[in-house]
Amino acid sequence: MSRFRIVLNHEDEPDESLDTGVIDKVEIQEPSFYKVILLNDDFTPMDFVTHVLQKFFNKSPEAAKQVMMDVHKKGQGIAGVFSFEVAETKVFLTNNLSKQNKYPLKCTMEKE
Ligand code: TYC
Repeated sequence: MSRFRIVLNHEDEPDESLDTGVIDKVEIQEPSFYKVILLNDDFTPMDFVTHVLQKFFNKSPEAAKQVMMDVHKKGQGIAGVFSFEVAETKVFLTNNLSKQNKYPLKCTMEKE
C-alpha cells in the first residue's frame, strides 16, 4: 500500500477538459500504529510472560515484570506500539513461542 496519494488538479475544477495532468497536490498518509496487547490467563507462568516481554519487546527485566503484573491484575495490557508489519511479527513470535511451550498466553493487535 502506497503512503502517497497523487491528486490531479481537478479538485477545484471538475471539468476534465481543463485537466492539464499536472500534479498540484500530494497528500501524505501518515503511517498507522498498532498496539500489541497481551491477555491474562490462569496458566501461563509469570516468568514466561516476563521472558517474552524482554525477548520480543525489548523490555528491561524491571519493565517486563511491571507490564506482566499489570496484565495479571487488569486482564490485559500493552506490550508496545508499532507499525503494522512489526506488530504482526511480534504477535506471531509471541503466540508461536507460547504454543511451542503449550501455554495459553494470547497476544493480539489493535489499531491505535
Ligand atoms: N496470570 C498468570 C499467572 O498467575 C500470569 C500471566 C500474566 C499470564 C500475564 C498471562 O499475559 C499474562 N500465572
